[in-house]
Amino acid sequence: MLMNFTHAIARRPGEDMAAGITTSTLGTPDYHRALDQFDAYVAALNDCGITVTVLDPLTGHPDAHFVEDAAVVTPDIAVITNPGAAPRRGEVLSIAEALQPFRKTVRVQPPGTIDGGDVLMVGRHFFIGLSDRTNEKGARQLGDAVAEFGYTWTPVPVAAGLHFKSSVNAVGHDTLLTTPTFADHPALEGFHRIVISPGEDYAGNTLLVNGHLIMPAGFPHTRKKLQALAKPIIELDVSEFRKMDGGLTCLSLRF
Ligand code: CIR
Repeated sequence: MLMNFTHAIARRPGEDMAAGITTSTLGTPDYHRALDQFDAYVAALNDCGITVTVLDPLTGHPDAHFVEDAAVVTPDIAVITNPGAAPRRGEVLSIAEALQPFRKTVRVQPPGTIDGGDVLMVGRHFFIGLSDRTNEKGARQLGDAVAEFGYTWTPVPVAAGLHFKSSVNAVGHDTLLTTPTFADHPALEGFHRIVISPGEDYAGNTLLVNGHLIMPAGFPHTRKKLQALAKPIIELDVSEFRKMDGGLTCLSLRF
């Protein structure tokens, strides 16, 4: 079973968003366009039946609107991360405070590092990407924390993309959308796989929310494949966040 979400936490981007970390060569984000895209994103979550708490920009933390990296929220517990990129570590306190009314929280401790973008929960199972941001010690701390509540987990080396969820996401209770890089990965065995069409890797960051698929705009071939799932599809333009290596999943914490 997949979680039905009632709440989400998101954070409005700050004017300094272009100072965040990026490997993209797509150019500098336009702040006002980003705000419009953010508002459309929150509206889409609302349309999926979610109440969204929108936090203010966090001064001095230009990546802080990518809230997903600062925590992993399960029905039982919220695990506050220790982000792999040192400049992002100051984001976690504010997210821990925002989650306090909703969940008991525990924290990943150094030298463990982990970004929420590497963590995909599918039913009672977690895939945890081992990436430049998430190390084995961080993955194990998260795995141990959720194992207490009966979840299983597997580590997956991330050889492409910033995070595991840059490439693989759940689009059904037993179905994953994956870039070709991960399509035959042994960790994904046992799940149906929809493989993204050539040249459309960014569509891997598609978000399943309460039976709706929210996907980035502009990936017609992958959209066509997803239509076979007979779920409503909402396309959103997230071009300004893509310029900072972000996308749809990282702009909110859903629970
Ligand atoms: C970073 O490099 O940390 C941010 N500029 C982008 C983080 C995107 N997070 C995500 O996809 N989970």
